[in-house]
Amino acid sequence: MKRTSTLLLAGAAIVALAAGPMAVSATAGQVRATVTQWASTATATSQYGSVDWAARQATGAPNVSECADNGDAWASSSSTGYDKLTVGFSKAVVPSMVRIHVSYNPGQVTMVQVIDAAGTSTVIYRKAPRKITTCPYVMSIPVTGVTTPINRVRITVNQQKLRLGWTEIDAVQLVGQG
Ligand SMILES: [Ca+2]
Repeated sequence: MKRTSTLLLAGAAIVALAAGPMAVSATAGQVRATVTQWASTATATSQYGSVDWAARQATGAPNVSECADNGDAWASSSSTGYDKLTVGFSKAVVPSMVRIHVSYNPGQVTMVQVIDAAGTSTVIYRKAPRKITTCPYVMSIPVTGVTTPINRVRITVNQQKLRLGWTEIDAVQLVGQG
């Protein structure tokens, strides 16, 4: 039931691009607003500090404007660690985009998952570690096919393979219908 209605919504959105945004709500028969939010909670498998570089430094709007080892972003305890950062959002949404603001050594984010209230996770990004010279770097990950509202995003960093140093996460944004 839920799957069918959301698929219809997705189809309507494509058709409505030409007709204008008002058509989306009318065709779907259900008004859903696009919600854009920054993470409000965070936990991690490790953190470099309890204040600076702590998991919670990945909550809120970005506050690191440079490419640097900066305590306003989350970093794992070891620069060669394999770690996971899990951020939570105050409103569960059917996701359409996840944006990860990486403030140091981008490219070692190897997996991103979205997680619903029941704990079911879906992989939305998976890639081998690589070097990205753009820094800071915003990873924009479009999400399609996830029809259940989600309120958590889990980010895996693999700093073991290339050993570029800490990959630091400044902020995480979730966009979706809620
Ligand atoms: Ca931050």
